[in-house]
Amino acid sequence: MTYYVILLMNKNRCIRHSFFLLFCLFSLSVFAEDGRRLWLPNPSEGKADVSGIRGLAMDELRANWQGAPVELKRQKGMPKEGYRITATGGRLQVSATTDVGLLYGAYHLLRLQQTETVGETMDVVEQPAYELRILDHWDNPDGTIERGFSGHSIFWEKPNGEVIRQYARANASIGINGAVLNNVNAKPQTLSSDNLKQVKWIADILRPYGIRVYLSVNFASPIRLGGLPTADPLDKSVIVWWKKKVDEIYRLIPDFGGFLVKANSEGEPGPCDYGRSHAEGANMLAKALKPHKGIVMWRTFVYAPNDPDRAKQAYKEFQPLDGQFLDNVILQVKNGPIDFQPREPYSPLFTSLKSTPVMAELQITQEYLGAANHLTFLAPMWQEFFSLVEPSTLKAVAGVANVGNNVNWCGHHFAQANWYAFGRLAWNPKLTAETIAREWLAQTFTNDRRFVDPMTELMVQSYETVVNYMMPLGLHHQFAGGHHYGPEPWYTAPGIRSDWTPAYYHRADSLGLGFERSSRGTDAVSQYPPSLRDLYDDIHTCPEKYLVWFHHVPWDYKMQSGRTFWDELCHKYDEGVRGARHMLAVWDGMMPYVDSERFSEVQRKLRIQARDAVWWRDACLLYFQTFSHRPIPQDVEHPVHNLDEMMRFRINITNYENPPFGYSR
Ligand code: GCV
Repeated sequence: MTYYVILLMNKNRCIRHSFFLLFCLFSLSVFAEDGRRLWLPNPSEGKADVSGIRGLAMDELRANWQGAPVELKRQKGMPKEGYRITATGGRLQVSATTDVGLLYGAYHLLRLQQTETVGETMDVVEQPAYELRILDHWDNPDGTIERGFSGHSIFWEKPNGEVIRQYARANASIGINGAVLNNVNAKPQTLSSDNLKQVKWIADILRPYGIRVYLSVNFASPIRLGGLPTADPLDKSVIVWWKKKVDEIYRLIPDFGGFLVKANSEGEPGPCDYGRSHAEGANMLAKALKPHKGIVMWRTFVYAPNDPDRAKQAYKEFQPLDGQFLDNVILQVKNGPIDFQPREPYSPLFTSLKSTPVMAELQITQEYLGAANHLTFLAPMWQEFFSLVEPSTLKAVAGVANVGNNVNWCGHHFAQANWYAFGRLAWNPKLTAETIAREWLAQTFTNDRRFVDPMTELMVQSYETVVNYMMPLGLHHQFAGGHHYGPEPWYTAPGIRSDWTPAYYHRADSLGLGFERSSRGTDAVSQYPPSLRDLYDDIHTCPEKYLVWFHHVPWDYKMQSGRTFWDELCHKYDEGVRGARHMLAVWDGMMPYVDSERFSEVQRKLRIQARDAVWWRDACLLYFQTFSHRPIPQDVEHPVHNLDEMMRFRINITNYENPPFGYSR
């Protein structure tokens, strides 16, 4: 349209206007920062399909490396996917045994450049801690994403090959080498021949970046897709159906990774429907995949009522099966025993499955940590997990992705940091949250220390701040009925299972607060190794961050600070609110260092976060006060709402965007 207008103008004006237009386009392309770029340097041309992985590494360096020429060298005997970067006497070399190692080395070199840490002499040797570093996408065939807060799926509905390529590039830059393309609540149509063609198309785009595809499968597929009368894993026709299906997949995708399975959990079908064990179900699939070197990732996220305490149920179902799984089955265990709560102790399955490969499932998407509205940097939480679960006991790591088709991929500019952190920790679980935050900030925004220093501190503290204003001291599952975003510790509904209500978890009464899981209660502590069991069992030695997870704590119990438990609870909530406000204040001071687009988008979200923190504090304290009958301490900011106001409030859960108070009801 613009061009027609210009052509109708006289020649001089036309030239002037053309220059102006070009200038605008140039400025837009140079200065526009909408978050699309992620932490990466400018995109290469992406000729991966023609030039192979090694060619891709060369393309990336050609397009983005600004130093002396780099030699990419194949070197025998290095760990698969590992690489070495050396710089001596002006000679720079990236060596690796595999092409993908060279690609990872090239990205690492670019990371050093972006973070201004390239040395004149260097000898950097890297290899991943885990062979499998996987993103689990909870994407549905209609393009929606379960617990996704950043738009629709990039794989389903209306996929765009270039977007998928950019996604692959981002993953390769942090070492992620697998993607489960669909929701664990899997539709049987996932395995239809038509759908498999689309999976092949995606696999072809991801392959040059060293990424294999996996699929979540519905255990009842032989019935619902194949028309068989049963999905019993010991039935011959079922075994043959799966074998044929697996063979069909491998004809299309020779490097297909395998299946992820959610079975007999939250209404999904599974082997127990036929009186078979999880091991029998998993092994049947594993046998079909074995000839192709495929694997089964079998989830332990089950909570059948085999015990009155939900925290004990998965252990009770899976621990007795230890040693019964074939060697291409990996049990995929969520980091905590319940369900991705803001803070959980680790799942005791990690330390009790001695003869079965186990992988950790972490959640990158912020289902329980403020969706795409709250800045919550998750690396400190994952570090806490790795500090208790020895990384070498794990076979692999998976993260539930937060990627969608939003312009900035993750809904919140800082949510990108969690995708980044997951990849970096899956590569090296010993990296500190601070290192990762620094790296990410420098690559995504600027190297200016006036920005990186305060923002690193802000990011690292953000997790504790969020825990404080949501569920401090071991509280868990205090979420609203219809969503996992805001507080409703009072929530219940007619006929609802009790373990879907907050009261099941907080157990507030006139004596105190918390779930007695010590030996005097449900004895969940006995699922941990003796040293931790004893630590958690005694209220006086139990870390305070897990206090009400393991104990029903008297309101007047004396805390380490010298305060009563009630006063401490009030202080923690208030600390959370102050922390959220502090984040906003720090960010406001960052205006000179950030482009205006991202500055105002993040500011808007931090304001929502600070308001939500008040919502959490007021709702929880006012509600628990009806049990404690104690005053809120003088030195804590007092609730600015009434409990009945909190109880009437409803948020619009289609986008969680409604400012909580005084705006809409
Ligand atoms: C994919 C929780 C979530 C569900 C999720 C489930 C799971 O219950 O709320 O959305 O389902 O975990 O991990 O299977």
